[in-house]
Amino acid sequence: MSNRFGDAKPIKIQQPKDWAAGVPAVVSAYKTISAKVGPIKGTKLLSDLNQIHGFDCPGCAWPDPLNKRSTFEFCENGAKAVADEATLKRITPSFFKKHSVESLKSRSDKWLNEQGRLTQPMLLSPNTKHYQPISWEAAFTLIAEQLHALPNANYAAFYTSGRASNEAAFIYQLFVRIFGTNNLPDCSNMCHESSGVGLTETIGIGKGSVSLEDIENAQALFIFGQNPGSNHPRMLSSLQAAKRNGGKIVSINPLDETGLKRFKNPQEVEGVLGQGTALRDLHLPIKINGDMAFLKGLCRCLIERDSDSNPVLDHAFIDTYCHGFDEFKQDILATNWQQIEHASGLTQQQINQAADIACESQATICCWAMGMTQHKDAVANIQLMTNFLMLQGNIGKPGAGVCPVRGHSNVQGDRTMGIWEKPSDDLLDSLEREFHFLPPREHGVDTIECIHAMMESKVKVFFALGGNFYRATPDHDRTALALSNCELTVQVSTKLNQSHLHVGKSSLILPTLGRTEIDRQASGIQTVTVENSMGVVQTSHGKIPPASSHLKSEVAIVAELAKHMQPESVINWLALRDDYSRIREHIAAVIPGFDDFNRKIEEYGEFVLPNPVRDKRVFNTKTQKANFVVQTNTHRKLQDNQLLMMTIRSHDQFNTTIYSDNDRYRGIAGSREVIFVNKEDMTSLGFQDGEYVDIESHDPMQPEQSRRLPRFKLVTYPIPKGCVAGYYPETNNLVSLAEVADKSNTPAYKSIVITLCSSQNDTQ
Ligand SMILES: Nc1nc2c(c(=O)[nH]1)N[C@H]1C(S)=C(S)[C@@H](COP(=O)(O)OP(=O)(O)OC[C@H]3O[C@@H](n4cnc5c(=O)[nH]c(N)nc54)[C@H](O)[C@@H]3O)O[C@H]1N2
Ligand SMILES: Nc1nc2c(c(=O)[nH]1)N[C@H]1C(S)=C(S)[C@@H](COP(=O)(O)OP(=O)(O)OC[C@H]3O[C@@H](n4cnc5c(=O)[nH]c(N)nc54)[C@H](O)[C@@H]3O)O[C@H]1N2
Ligand code: SF4
Ligand SMILES: [Mo]
Repeated sequence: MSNRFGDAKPIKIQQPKDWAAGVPAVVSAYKTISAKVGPIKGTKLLSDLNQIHGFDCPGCAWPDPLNKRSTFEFCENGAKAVADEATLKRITPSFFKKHSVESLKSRSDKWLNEQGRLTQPMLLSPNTKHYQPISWEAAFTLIAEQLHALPNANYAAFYTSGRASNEAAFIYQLFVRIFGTNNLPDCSNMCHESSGVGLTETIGIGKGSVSLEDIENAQALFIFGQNPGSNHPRMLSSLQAAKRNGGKIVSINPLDETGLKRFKNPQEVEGVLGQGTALRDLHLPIKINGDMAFLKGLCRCLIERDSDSNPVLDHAFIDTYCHGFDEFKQDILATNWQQIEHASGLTQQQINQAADIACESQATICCWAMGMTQHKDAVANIQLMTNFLMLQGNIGKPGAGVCPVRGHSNVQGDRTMGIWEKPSDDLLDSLEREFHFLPPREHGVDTIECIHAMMESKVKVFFALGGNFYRATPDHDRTALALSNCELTVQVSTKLNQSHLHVGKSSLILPTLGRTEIDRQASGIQTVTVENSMGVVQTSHGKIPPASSHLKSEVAIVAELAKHMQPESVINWLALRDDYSRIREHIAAVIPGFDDFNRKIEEYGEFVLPNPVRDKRVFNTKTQKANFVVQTNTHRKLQDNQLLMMTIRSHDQFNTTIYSDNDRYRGIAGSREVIFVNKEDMTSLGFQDGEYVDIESHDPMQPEQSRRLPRFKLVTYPIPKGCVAGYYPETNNLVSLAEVADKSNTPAYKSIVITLCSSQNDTQ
């Protein structure tokens, strides 16, 4: 067996694929949904996916076409996310009677998820081995007692994962702030926090500035550190449209990801029978964390090529809208090509090729995801990318702008609703006005600070609205210790995961409705809303009966807990639960851009939020201009035998939820415990393809913290020298809690210094 849990098949390794989607994607989608949900119910569900009167895909945050939908508005991985939630399998109390928490710890993420939907509230009491059923009433009473017993509200933390609807997120943050804390860490802290921080400083808004139409009309698209073929598959259709409109695509990525090579659109005859569409015009195999150097080189090319006879820069834009250009220019011209080539792993010629594409384009977009945001200098990455666009005036005009491609389906909306440990004064003032209470002003803990606070006994109750905190965070060993230090941990979840096993002295599992399910409350069937990656708010209507009659919606769970906590509150929590349109009325009064919220969604089903950067070239920064920022390069020196590791997603997972052990596009089947290594590195380090190795990580700030993951299989792969890749979350224990991005505190999941050692347990 090829993994440590003994539940994987023998490993098969083939060449990476040359094209994505096509017939195999359709077959895989229908096979998965038929197996998990049944062919008839499954096909019906898919026909409602991403439709105006259907439900929003729980998969990712890629947008749907505005005001128009085709019959098939989903991809293979959307279908898998739906199948995973709508599965017919159930976990009942007898499951927990049979399996102790300790025995479940020896199961893989895949096995835990395969057991099906959680159906009843369960309690793990102190010093017991098994979860036991508990009534909702008793569960709320227990949480309320524990929260009331804390010395103050900052001893509790309230995590959110990005699937919570706007309505759930809004009343959750309201409840937490009335309770008295801003301790609202979220998955965004581990995801696009660096984008939010970087963009806010440069252009005055923490979100992107483009629409789907812009992507299709861009003349050049620079795609940094993103694997859309697996993680945002419908982006490939938009890239195809851009190509057909004459746009050029540059992929900046240590890996030549299959999805960016060639796309066979399964909705076209050409995509089924033909060659498909070639996507990227240029692939730059950058070294891990080499983007700052590359961007400096790229900016240098543009600045040097600019002259009166050959204008490359948009001086009118720079003069009117920007601040700090002269210092920026000076810094860029002072960079030296040797350093740039060394740090990026790219040649001056390759960077000039990218500059050619930028110079030919009148409308350029930068898209990016986790390859840019999960490094020590991630915020600098984002700012340099934005500054590169500003040089040519590519912000706030059609077909141009910044496009951070979000992960979870409503992670952007949750932030808009106020899920943030560092709320703005404007938000708190509005809450105070609308709800007549004094919101806490002191900033709360983010995800990493929350783990430290738990370790220091400064957070004693941990409540999670979704997600898999234990497994998604760095350093599993320490995170488990931190969680075990809590008096109570509570998980509001749809599926079983390891965060139900690595818990506090008492632990509650509160099962909840997913996006696919009908949400019926006193006033009738409820609608919820979400915001996609491009600032479009849309409705979602669950379609199938709940997995169990015991499930409560996230809104109901928060409202009923709030009622238990704050029985005298002036807020009628239960009225909000009974009719979500009342929550939307409050959102309209508190959150900018949501005026007339209920009417807009009733009339149109969706609407676009205002975006001052895109709409009016208004930059709400400290200087009231778009800022150029000088970045100091902090390129890290590795010792001879050390390598830099990035942790990546496979094609068959959604974050910590593992659907299978296969990664079709990269040619891996049967195991996730593999490590991708450059052929020359393999030879020079004295290893052979297929050999098993242990991976040891080194934290330069805390050398005594080195740790080892045993028995990963070496796979020779086209990856730049000095770089290796492994899968998330299997490799998370190698990530140090101390290695985080400057300013955003995002874990450096893609810059882990490691060494490979012969496996002490080398069996085939
Ligand atoms: N099916 C599916 N869809 C998903 C998810 C999922 O797990 N499964 N997760 C969702 C979530 S929450 C998110 S945040 C997104 C994540 O979407 P992605 O960011 O596409 O996911 P990752 O696998 O983390 O891929 C990061 C990419 O960055 C590259 N990379 C790594 N380091 C560097 C670097 O230093 N520089 C550059 N230029 N590139 C680098 C890697 O080779 C890889 O191609 O996807 C969302 N959608
Ligand atoms: N090494 C490494 N670590 C990473 C990353 C990486 O690239 N590398 N990426 C980071 C990123 S970008 C992110 S976003 C985080 C993700 O961190 P999280 O968001 O915490 O993790 P997920 O795996 O998305 O959470 C899955 C669980 O959410 C629950 N769930 C699913 N749907 C619902 C729902 O509708 N409601 C509720 N209440 N629960 C639901 C299910 O129980 C499921 O087991 O991980 C981060 N960790
Ligand atoms: S691209 Fe993302 S949101 Fe769209 S169907 Fe696929 S997984 Fe769902
Ligand atoms: Mo994410």
